[in-house]
Amino acid sequence: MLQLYTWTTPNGLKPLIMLEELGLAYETHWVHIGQGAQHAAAFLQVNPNAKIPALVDEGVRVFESGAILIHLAEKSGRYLPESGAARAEALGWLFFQVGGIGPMFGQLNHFLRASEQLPYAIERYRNEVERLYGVLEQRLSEVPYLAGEYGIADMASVGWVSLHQTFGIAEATIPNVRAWLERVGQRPAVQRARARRP
Ligand SMILES: N[C@@H](CCC(=O)N[C@@H](CS)C(=O)NCC(=O)O)C(=O)O
Repeated sequence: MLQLYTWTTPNGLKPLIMLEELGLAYETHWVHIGQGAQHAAAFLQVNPNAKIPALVDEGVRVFESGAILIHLAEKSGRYLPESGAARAEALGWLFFQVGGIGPMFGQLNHFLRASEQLPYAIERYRNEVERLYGVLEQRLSEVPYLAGEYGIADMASVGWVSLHQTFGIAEATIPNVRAWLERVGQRPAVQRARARRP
């Protein structure tokens, strides 16, 4: 059976959504990152970078959320076009999430919560987060889902993007992002994934 190592964070949500969408049997190992469980020797065998999520599929380890989503998409033949322009677009939006949204939103979240307030850092990451919301808003004014059809880029993005209030993004500036959040959030698999708890 698939072994998923995850936690209740936006990155941890991604493979939970995909596994629930696919209806695959999987066992969940909750890695309590607040208590440092990601540094345990056994977990480092699964992800040498000491971060969740990670997956083991019949002895094959897969770490990094984007790699996990691609692995499961290729295994199932679902949620990622097989070739051509549609696949290129889907991978573009997936990597936009893992290389852009994830790190930048994560940094803003960190500096907003830090005990020492660093205005320069907050301004730098807030500007970038606002810019990224602008890119999403433009894209989602053209298509219902990031890659056109619902797929792994949406699953990767919904966790962080739903935190727009935390980041102080004015709601009126992102009507299409909000409509997309509503569309994705209504999916039963997304609701099941969000309800998963240790
Ligand atoms: N690029 C990684 C990022 C994973 C990541 O940042 N995971 C966080 C939780 S959301 C984590 O494990 N943090 C624990 C730590 O940094 O010690 C991915 O997409 O899988």
